[in-house]
Amino acid sequence: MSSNTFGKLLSVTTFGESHGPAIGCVVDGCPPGLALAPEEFRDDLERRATGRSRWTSQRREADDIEILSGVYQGRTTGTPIALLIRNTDQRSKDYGDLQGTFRPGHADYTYWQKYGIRDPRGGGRSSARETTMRVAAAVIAKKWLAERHGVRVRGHLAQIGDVVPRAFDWDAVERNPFFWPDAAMVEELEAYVNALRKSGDSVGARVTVVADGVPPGWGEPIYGKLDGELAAALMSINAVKGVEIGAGFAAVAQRGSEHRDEITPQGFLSNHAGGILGGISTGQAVVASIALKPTSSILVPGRSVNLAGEPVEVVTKGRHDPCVGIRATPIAEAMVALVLMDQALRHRAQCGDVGDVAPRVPGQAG
Ligand code: EPS
Repeated sequence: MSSNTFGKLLSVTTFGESHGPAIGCVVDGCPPGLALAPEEFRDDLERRATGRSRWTSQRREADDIEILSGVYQGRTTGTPIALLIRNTDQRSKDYGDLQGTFRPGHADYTYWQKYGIRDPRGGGRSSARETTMRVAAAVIAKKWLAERHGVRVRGHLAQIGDVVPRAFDWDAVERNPFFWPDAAMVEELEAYVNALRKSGDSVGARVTVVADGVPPGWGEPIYGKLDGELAAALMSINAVKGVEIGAGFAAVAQRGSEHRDEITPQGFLSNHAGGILGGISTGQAVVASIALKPTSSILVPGRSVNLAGEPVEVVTKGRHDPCVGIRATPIAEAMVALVLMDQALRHRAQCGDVGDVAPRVPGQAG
């Protein structure tokens, strides 16, 4: 299976299956000298992990990271950084019934059609378990971006089913397991997800990521546009069916006089562009949103076929997320951070001598 690597100057390769012995990644191209310790991975891995709240899958993985290479005396050496996490809580018997059929709405069907063989245990390589290593790799990117450029990448859940926040406060986001920006609605969300879980069904979600502090100039037209690479990276996350940059699809109904972000000496007056023009960062906050489909592994019976092509009814048991979007925020942040660091290194390589070009107007915060 190819295409397990992305990024040009900062490249990330992930490997492993949900019920295999381990998952891992190799991060290549990180500049030398960045302080890096295993403890620094803990927070983001916990934010993404299953089994940390009642509202996600109850699989319980320690997600202890081992740094196998690329770090000497607590600093990156410029050589490939290999990271490994051992799987410890696989329950493969839950997948016995799925050996011979395909969950409707799941990659079971397409993996089978493509490869003629698949590892059905926990979804194998198509499992959201793989996203653990994206989050791990992005711990490095987030740290480098913050130290070197003052960039902060953070995200929040922006919609679950038809429920949207009524207020917005970044401080609320990290204080609830939904990454929800409206603290007053958390009980409502709990009841919503509880009812959903009891019904055996699932629901979709929207996650928004904002990167503040990105300087103007990152992104390579024509085929390496910052928004193009963000879209590809975000779309590669399990269950993502849509990506928007800035106003996204709302731009369809806007007039040019409304959509354009007027520029004054004091700064941009709006940020419909999501911080990117012509594939290059403007210096405004980079804003991207993703639409995640409802989890396909549900208890509601659905029609499918078996390997002989005969009709069967599928009910997926096991420890599944009623809404994968609930813990997708750190994953989306990770992909944005990895793309930004790659683009920052590429900008430095080609345009490092250009320096600051006047006028540089202040960006509009996200
Ligand atoms: C997943 C199914 C569940 C989740 C898993 C993603 O796995 P299992 O069936 O083995 O319990 O727990 O998520 C993780 C283990 C993780 O770390 O994200 C799926 O089908 O994608």
